[in-house]
Amino acid sequence: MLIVGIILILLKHFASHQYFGARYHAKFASPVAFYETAVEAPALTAKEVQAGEAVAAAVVDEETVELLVKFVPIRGGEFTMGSPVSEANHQDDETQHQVRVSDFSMSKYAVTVAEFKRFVDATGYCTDAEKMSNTKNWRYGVSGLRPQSEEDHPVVYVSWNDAVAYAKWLSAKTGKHFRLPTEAEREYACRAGSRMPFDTEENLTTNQANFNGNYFYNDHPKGVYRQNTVAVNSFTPNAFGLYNMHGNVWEWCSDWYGKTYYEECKANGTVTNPAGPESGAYRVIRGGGWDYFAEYCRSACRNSRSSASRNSHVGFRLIYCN
Ligand SMILES: [Ca+2]
Repeated sequence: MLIVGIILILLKHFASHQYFGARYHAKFASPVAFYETAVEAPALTAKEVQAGEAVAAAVVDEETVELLVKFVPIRGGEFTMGSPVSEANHQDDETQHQVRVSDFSMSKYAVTVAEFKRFVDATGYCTDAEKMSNTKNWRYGVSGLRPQSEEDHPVVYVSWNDAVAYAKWLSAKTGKHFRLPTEAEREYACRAGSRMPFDTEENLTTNQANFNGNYFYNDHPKGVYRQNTVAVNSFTPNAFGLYNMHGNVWEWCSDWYGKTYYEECKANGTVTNPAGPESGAYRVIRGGGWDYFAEYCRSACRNSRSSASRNSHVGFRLIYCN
């Protein structure tokens, strides 16, 4: 009975889905009605059981499909990385230089609490914070243990090591090579064609991103300070369809941080797929966070943390290459 029940639930869940054959779909055009009547119906025929088993086998693929639709393909190209000295809050590690990046697909969203939970539930993975018996770990948000309502917020208190472990698990599970973006891929995706400080051009408002609005950009008006993360699909996405590339949480990149790395790249002319210095002390984080000033959300702004560090304003998003 248990098996039949599981099959019924699966049938109910997927009966209207495109993965079903047309014949099957026609038979159970109303999944809810089917479910209600089937509860009292006699045992399923062998054919129906077989169909249910096919659905059960397809669930892994279904999860993969649901995951992959969150990624947008981005056509590579050449761009000017860094910021001009004339840009307000320009820093001396932002030397402009020419970079070429290959095609890649990037997640529209930062990895959520719910997604990270799936990883931990499946693997029993212990994050760096938990290894150190830190009282705050990925189950926590800005103001304590995450309530159910924050499951679609970006996961925080995850280290670079934790982010890489998640990417490896997802790759093994799906057969695709998921990884953190390089700093160059991250800036290319964040700019989405813009050469201005933000993908929103010369200013970023708190109607466009989640940051500490008390510290507005340049001489623009003050905004709000939400003092928390927001759902990963908040605000309008950039021209590439990516959400919260500015603000909400800083996002880990794969590179070691190199303060003079851009100068070295510039000396080599146009560089292709730069991946950062070969070694370092800190990993790059990009994009600014909910408790940071607008200037830190700039497309060119660089920041870094050690590979094991974690806190309430750093999360991550993944890319994959075909
Ligand atoms: Ca972000």
